[in-house]
Amino acid sequence: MLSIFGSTRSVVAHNYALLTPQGFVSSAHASWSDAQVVVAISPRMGAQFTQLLVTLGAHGRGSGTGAQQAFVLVLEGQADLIVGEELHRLAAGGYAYLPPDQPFEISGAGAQLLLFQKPFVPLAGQAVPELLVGSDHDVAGTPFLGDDAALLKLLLPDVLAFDMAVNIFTFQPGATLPIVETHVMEHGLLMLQGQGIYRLGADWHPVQAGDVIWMAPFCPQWFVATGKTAARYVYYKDVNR
Ligand code: UGY
Ligand code: MN
Repeated sequence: MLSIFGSTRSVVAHNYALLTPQGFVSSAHASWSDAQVVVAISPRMGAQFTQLLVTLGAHGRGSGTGAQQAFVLVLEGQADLIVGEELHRLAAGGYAYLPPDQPFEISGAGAQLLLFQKPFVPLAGQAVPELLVGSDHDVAGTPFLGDDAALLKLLLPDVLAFDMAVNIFTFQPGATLPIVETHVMEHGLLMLQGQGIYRLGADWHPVQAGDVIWMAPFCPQWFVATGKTAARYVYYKDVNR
């Protein structure tokens, strides 16, 4: 929708950013062809990772992200991921963890993808994680800190070898994060469904499906789901280093 008065919910602050789809601008990207690529979060903002939203055209494809490891989640449509000789067909909710230096190709007319990319930080005594393919639908949610109105799914194994986590949180209407979290890890987040209020730093923001949030390390954060349907978001977190 046209913004005739120049208003927006988007905010870019020193320790967080809220980015709303109305303000997304796609950019040309060397790794993607026939695709709309929105670099929603990047080191240029102060983050230590990159979050991309990609919509593939009829002949759209993307290829390996070089030395960075990547996590890709299919938001809509269907995508074909080729790694070596293997073809992995990912439906909506399907995801893959792509290790650093792992060449890959991904295609799928009309598919919408979310990617997190980050330089891998090795850890002595731990092997570099291998390719992992899964589906959100096969991961059980567990009550967050005992609250069964706030279910958390861990899409990647919770082991030291990984230096990133990607989780999906589902909040029933009225459910909240139990505390105002302030932690060393940073987050990149995409609202998948529903709506709520996100506290970021000292500010409270209405948020809804499609919004992207970056939370810098130590950014105070809290969420309450509002409205009559559950709110769901997927988020990245640096861990274990
Ligand atoms: O994993 C987390 O830090 C999560 N509880 N944070 C968040 O949802 N903002
Ligand atoms: Mn957090």
